[in-house]
Amino acid sequence: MKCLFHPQIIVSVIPVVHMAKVFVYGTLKEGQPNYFKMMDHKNGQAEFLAHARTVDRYPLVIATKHNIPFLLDVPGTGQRVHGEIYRVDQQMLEFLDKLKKCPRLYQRRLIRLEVQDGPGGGEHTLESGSCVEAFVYSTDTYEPEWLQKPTYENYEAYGDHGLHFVCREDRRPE
Ligand code: PCA
Repeated sequence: MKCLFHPQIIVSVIPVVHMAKVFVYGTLKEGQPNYFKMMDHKNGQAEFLAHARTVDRYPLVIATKHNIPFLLDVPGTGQRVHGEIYRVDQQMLEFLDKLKKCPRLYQRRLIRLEVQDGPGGGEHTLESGSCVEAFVYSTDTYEPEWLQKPTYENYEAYGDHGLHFVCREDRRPE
């Protein structure tokens, strides 16, 4: 029998899609005000992989007049921060960079995470208890006073702290 599909031709027609892992700890988590933007296919693809917490402690603070959550790039202080790991495509990564005003407001860095639980069964399942690296939007361009602010281990936009997040759409012009 003749082989119609030459292996080299098959390889050359499959587009290479770069996927990346992103750890979200703030308004992008499920149930938080920016989650829908990450779930909107117009912006790219995002697949939930697992809940996780940072291996190191970090200060997660709420700052600015819009009560924006920031993970300060100061490992070793604050708390082990809880969040969610998503597998995203290049288009979504570029969208998130723009949304997070990276690199001016946040910078995208790799962070070490301890996997807690995931839906399991999927092709990209992460094992509970394992340690993985993912991108995170943290910042090293913060005001010195932010280091004195209360820190949180599990961000809630409308939580008991009373520092309710102001969505971009509701912000008044300066
Ligand atoms: N959104 C990003 C960084 C902080 C924020 O509000 C996140 O959820 O991880």
